[in-house]
Amino acid sequence: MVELKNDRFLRAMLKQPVDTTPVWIMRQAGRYLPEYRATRAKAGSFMDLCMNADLASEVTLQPLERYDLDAAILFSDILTIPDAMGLGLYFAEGEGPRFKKVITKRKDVEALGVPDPEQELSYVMNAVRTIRRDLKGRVPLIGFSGSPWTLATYMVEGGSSKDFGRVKGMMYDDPAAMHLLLEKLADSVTLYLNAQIAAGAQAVMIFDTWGGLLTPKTYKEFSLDYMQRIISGLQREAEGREIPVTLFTKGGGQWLEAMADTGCTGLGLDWTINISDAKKRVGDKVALQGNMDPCVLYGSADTIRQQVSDIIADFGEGSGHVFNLGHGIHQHIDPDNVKVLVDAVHEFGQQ
Ligand code: 1CP
Repeated sequence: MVELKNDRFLRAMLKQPVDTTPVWIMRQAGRYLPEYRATRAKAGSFMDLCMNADLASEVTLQPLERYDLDAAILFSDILTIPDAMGLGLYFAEGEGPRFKKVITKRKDVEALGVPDPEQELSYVMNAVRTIRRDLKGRVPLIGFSGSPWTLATYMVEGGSSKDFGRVKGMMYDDPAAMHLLLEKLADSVTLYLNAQIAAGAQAVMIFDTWGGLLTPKTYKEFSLDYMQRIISGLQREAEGREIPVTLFTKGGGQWLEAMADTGCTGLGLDWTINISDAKKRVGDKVALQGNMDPCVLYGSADTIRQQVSDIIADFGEGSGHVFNLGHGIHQHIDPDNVKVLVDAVHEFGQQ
């Protein structure tokens, strides 16, 4: 097994001392990069790209060629699990993800199985192994999954949604069916993340993109409790190192204490709270990842540098900060601005 040349990200996640603040960017491999668009065109469709381990590895490494990033993230999608459950994921041009089959009633939920990650999702594990080989120990590889609640929103809505009326409707109209769906998803996610860790993922992140639409009570019951169950079932060591787990609920700023109690290693923050406030509330328990508004990248180099400097100063002394955006990078961002961001983090982050 190759030594890690840059372990700043893993060290900061564990609140160990670092020479400077590590940085990676949600959706760092993606449509804002012309080289990504070229590889995607070569692959055919987005799913063809995910299913071809060499091309998935190529796009995972593309942002590392341009920028001094401290972590790579597996190129895949959270919707691989519902696809493996038989829902038939496809991407209509310019429309985002869609499913051929949609979950509308309890019978649909009962018919769902829990996918075996080394069977139905073996293409993801092959991608993890190939990326680890191609990274040659440059930086750690982050694996990921969607949260059960976030996956359920896509499965019940049939794709992206504006008001989430169907999935929240099912939650209130037939809570037992919703719990059965979330249980099957929690089991699937646990197996899936453990398989990614066994294949070589050195950290994992749970994306709860739509947990923030719930009420405090339903957030706990329908999202957080299932994420906690997943975290309790994860393999937390591999290759002699701890596997950090990051929990990210977009819009979850008011629930940080409960999130930090799940046993995760770090919390992802969106831009709606100050990182210093988050640190006061939970910083003795967990590392913090974030939290620049992705739209700052539409600003000038001076604006980007100022915002980076402000966030790093706001976090203040000590380790336990991984710089990131508060959500994924937009597709119309100028790639040169990402270099300004990454270099500014390393400059201002020096302890
Ligand atoms: O046309 C294309 O090329 C597809 C665009 C795209 C990309 C680049 C999609 C479709 N998924 C991805 C990759 C992806 N998705 C990664 C790769 C690693 C990285 O570089 O970060 C990751 C981590 C995801 C995770 C993901 N997919 C989330 C959770 C994170 C988040 O942004 O909130 C969600 C909600 C999805 C669903 C999804 N897949 C794709 C799109 C456009 C969407 C969002 C749809 C929506 O807004 O509802």
